[in-house]
Amino acid sequence: MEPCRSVRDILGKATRVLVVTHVKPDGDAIGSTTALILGLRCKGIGSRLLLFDPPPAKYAYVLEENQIDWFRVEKTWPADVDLRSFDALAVVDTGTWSQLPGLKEHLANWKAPKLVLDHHLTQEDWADVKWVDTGAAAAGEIIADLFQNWEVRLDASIATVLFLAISTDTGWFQFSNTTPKTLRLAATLMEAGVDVERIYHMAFQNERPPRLALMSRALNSLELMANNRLAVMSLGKQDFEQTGADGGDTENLINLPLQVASVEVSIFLSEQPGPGAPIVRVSLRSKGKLDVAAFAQRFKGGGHARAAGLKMDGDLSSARRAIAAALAAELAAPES
Ligand SMILES: [Mn+2]
Repeated sequence: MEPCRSVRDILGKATRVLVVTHVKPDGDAIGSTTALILGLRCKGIGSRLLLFDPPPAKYAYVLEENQIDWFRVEKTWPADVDLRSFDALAVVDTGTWSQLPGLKEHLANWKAPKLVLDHHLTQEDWADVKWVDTGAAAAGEIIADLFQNWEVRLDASIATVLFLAISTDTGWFQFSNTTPKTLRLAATLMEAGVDVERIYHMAFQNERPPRLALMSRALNSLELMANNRLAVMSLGKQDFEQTGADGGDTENLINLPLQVASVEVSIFLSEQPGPGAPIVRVSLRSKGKLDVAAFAQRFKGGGHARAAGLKMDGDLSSARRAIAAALAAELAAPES
């Protein structure tokens, strides 16, 4: 059966759905899960959102405005998550366990159907139904397809959160994942009453001063390698501590070097603030031919051909050296 129908059938029979999205939720994660929850509400189906990190303020307002309560899972699984009260799981905007820490263990003996609605290339085979459309610009586009096939009316609230999802995942319709379908959907959503200027303001003109301080430090760390084809930036724990910035303030910094004509790949490393053994998060962006998802997979990461990520143990400078050298070698390799 086609995945859309299977998803519709399973959700239609459910009474309470657990809705989950990836760590460090972005605009698509918040927008598409909120849209799904509102759509389920229209159908008289209950749900609860579960997040692994608090949503950034620039997106969290849609949760408040739509009275969406969420379970917070960080170091420990909250005691009030009783899986028996749910009869379906909907994972949105990811299909990999590494993006859903602890969930696999908690679902070990859970019999209810598990759905994945996602647009990422990297997938694992654990869901009962996978609706993966790598041609979709955002998970929000898949939710919009679901609603069209399920006769869920796009009211202004649903349209707003779907617009948040597709506009942020396309870098305000600039990235290569933007398709005619994306723009047609955006037009439909505008007609349904989206306040576009407000979403732009909340997402892009609403930062705190530490964001600029962090940006300045990131640019200070910039190094161009491989005949200026590769850009590398990194931020250490002290950069976060001294500027008062947090992990969310790094968003999109990785795209800054891509404005240089010769730069094909941008690498951004950040040492995660907080206690515990050091973990370095590595983000990769490509505007050339290099498939960064394939590269990330060699380090147990994943993503899209043009945007991927991975994690490394150990200290920042050795992680930076290792990843930059491996990518420079990849760029130097003759094209196959
Ligand atoms: Mn997405």
